[in-house]
Amino acid sequence: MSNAWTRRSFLAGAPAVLLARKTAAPRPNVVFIASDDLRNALGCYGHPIVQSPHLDGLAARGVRFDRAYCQYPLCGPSRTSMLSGLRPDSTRIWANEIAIRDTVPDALTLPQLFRQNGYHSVRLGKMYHMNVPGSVGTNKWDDPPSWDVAISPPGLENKTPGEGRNVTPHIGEGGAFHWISFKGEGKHQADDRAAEQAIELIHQRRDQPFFLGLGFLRPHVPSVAPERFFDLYPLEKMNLVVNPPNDLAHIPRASEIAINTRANDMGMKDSDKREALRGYYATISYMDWQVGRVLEALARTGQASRTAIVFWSDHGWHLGEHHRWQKRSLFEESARVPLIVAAPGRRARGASSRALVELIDVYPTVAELCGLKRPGHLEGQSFVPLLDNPARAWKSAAFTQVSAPEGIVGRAVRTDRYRYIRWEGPYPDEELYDHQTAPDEHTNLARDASQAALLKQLRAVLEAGWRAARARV
Ligand SMILES: [Ca+2]
Repeated sequence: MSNAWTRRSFLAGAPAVLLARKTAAPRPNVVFIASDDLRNALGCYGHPIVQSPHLDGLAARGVRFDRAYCQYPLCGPSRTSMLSGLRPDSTRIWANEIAIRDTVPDALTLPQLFRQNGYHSVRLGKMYHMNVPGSVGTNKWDDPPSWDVAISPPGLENKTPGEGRNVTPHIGEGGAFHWISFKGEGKHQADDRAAEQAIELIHQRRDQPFFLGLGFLRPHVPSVAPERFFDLYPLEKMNLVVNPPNDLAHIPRASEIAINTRANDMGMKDSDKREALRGYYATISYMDWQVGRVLEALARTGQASRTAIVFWSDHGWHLGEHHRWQKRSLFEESARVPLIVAAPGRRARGASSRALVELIDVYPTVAELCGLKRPGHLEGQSFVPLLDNPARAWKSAAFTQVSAPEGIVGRAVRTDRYRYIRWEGPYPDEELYDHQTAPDEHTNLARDASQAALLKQLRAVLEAGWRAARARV
C-alpha cells in the first residue's frame, strides 16, 4: 500500500466483495468513526457551549454512553487495544509508535474480522496510531491486514495559511496549543479529504456491505478550522476551570510525572487558556460538520437504516482540571470518552446509558451487531443488550492504565460510585475519589484513615480485574 495520497478505486477489494455477494445474507454496513482527543464536550452530552448538531442527531437515533472509559489515555495504546480486542497488558503496547503486529503478530483485528467475513474494509484517516501533525498522510503504524483499502490523506495542518497563534511555543507541534483560523471550507485538510472519500465510498458501493474506519484528526492539536467555526466561540465566553487552592496537594508524585509537560497549566496565562479552549471547541464543531456530511450521504443513498454507526474517541482530555491540560492522566476527564452507537434493529433510540462500558467492549459489540462470530481472544464484553435496554444492570467496574518514565505504572478502576488509582514503581501511592460526594476528584480519600475499609474493598476490585467485573447476561 502506498504511503502517498492516492485516489485509488474502491474496487480494489472486489474479489472479497463478489464472494460476499454470492454467499452472505444481507448484513449491515459499519461506519466506525473516530475523533482524536475528544472528551465529552458535545451538545448531546450537555455541554453548555459546544455546538455539535450532527453528533447530537446521531445520538437521537441511538444510545449515548455517559460512562465509557478508554483502557489507556494515549492514542497508540488505546487504539491498538480497542482494534485488537486486547487490553494494554495483552497487546504489551504502552506507548505510541508501535504497530500491533510488532507485539502481537497473529492479532485478529476488528476490521480484519469483517474483511474475513466478506466485508469491504476501508480505512480513511487515522485509525491506528499516527502522530499529529508529524505523520499525517503516512501509514507508518498502520496494520495492512486490517484493510482492503487504506488511505491516509495529507493535510496542511500547522502549515495552513490563516490567522493564528501558538499559545504554548515552548512545546513542540503535536502538543502545542497552536490555533489557525482560515477562510474557506478546508479542502487542504486531512479530515475534509477523508470525509470526501467516505462520501464517495458510500455512493459507489450501495449493494455490498462495507466496514468503513473513518478517523478524523480533530480536535487533536493543532487547532485548525475554518473561520466560521472559531466565530461560534467568542473568547469572552470561554469559561475557565476554577480549581480549589490546595488541589495539587493531594496528587501523588507519580501522577505528576505521568502527565509530563501537561501539568501546571502548561505555563498558560488566562488569556492563553481562552484561546486554547476556543481552538478546541472550534475544531470539535468542524469535526462534527464532517460527520454530518457523511451521515447525509448515508441518508441520501438510502443506507442509513442498514448501517451500524459507532462514534468514539481514543481517550478524554483535560481542559484545566487540576491545572492539567490534554491527556495521559487517570482522572475522569482523561479516562472517560464519548461513545455513541446507532444500529439497525435495536430498541433504544435517543437514549443515554449510565452503564460502565469500556472501549475494549466495542469490538465484540460491533461483531455481534453484524452477526459475526466473536473470536475467543477478546477481552471485552458485547454491550448489545444495552442498545435495547440502556438502564439494565451492567459491569461493576471499568479499567484504565498508564505508564510513565522511571518505571511508573498507574492503574485505575472506576466503579459506579468511586475511582481508585494505584501507582506502582519508584513512588508508590494511591488515590480514592467519591463521585457521589465530590465528583471533581479534588478530595483524595486514600489519605483518610477513616476510609480504610473502603480502600481495602476497592483494592480488591482492582486486583480481581476485568474478568470479575463482567456483566451477567
Ligand atoms: Ca488521541
